Amino acid sequence: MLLYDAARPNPRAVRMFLLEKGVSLSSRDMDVDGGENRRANFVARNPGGQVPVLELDNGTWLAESGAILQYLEEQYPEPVLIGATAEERAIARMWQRRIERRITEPLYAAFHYGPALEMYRSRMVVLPECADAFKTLMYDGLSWLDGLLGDSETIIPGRFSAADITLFVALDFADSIGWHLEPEITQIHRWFAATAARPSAAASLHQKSAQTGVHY
Ligand SMILES: N[C@@H](CCC(=O)N[C@@H](CS)C(=O)NCC(=O)O)C(=O)O
Repeated sequence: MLLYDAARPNPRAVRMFLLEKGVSLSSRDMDVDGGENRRANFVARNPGGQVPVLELDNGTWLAESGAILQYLEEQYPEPVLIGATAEERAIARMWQRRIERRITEPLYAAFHYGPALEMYRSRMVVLPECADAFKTLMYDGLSWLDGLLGDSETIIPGRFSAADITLFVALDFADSIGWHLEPEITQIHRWFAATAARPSAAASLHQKSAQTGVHY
């Protein structure tokens, strides 16, 4: 297998997941700033034109980090990060989808239409007039989750999962570009500190982070 990686948060989710599994894969670093992932040869195999991509040994390309994590979970079942039973897997996917829909997708849209607008305007339809609205949605999603977390250190009570990784890499990235967690969402702050303390959090940072200060 070969991971098409980059200094970006979604690829970091795959790196953090692999570190939690104790698995090391070959990887190829993509020049996303230079648009390597938008060239015809890449888009022909991944029509989304984005990273991460996992190339399987039979040549199949898998995109979408949620799908990549599910595939890796089945290849490397231990430790469980999605689920060992149908019910556990369904619960993990439910939370994964909630986190994406309410928090991380609005966050990335706000980033693409806001601070990263100049890079993205030649790559996708951009809606700069909606950047603030997506940021508002992200903060609303965080308040909603804060009210549900209780004193749990994991999104699914009692077990660390892919949903924690998906949320953590997005919020760590956001914080590093100045989009800080609001002080009143104290449960999220506690959850964030617990997740940041896992060895996989620091170990999954791309080497470029040291130069740029951006956490991806
Ligand atoms: N839904 C995709 C999103 C992937 C994504 O947003 N990738 C970003 C980096 S985090 C990217 O490739 N950006 C560069 C581009 O779109 O050209 C996933 O979950 O993997």
